[in-house]
Amino acid sequence: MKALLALALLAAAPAAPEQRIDVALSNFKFTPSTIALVHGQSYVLHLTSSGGHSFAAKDFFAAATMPAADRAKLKDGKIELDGESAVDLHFTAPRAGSYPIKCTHLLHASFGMTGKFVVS
Ligand SMILES: [Cu+2]
Repeated sequence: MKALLALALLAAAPAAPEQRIDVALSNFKFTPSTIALVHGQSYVLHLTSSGGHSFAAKDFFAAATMPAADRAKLKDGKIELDGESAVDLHFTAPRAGSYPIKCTHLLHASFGMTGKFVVS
């Protein structure tokens, strides 16, 4: 009886639904380049690339809460997208602030392939 009551309470707890964010990587930009987030909210970041690019946001990913399986997709705060590809990253937005994003491929950032997460 007590267990059933606990289950009922869990079921009634408001679950914050995960929000999806789509970001496209192309020559030489992130679309959108500014990603607005709310602290504590859960997201799935859906990245699609039309060519070879990377999505590097070291400070952001260091501060965000992520499932181990998704953190394992990162190397030094960066994920590589080779050719036409897509990847999902789940995370909970960290403390408020602005966190830079860039593509680390040679000259791509200087051509404008930069962006930022803005957490409020
Ligand atoms: Cu690039």
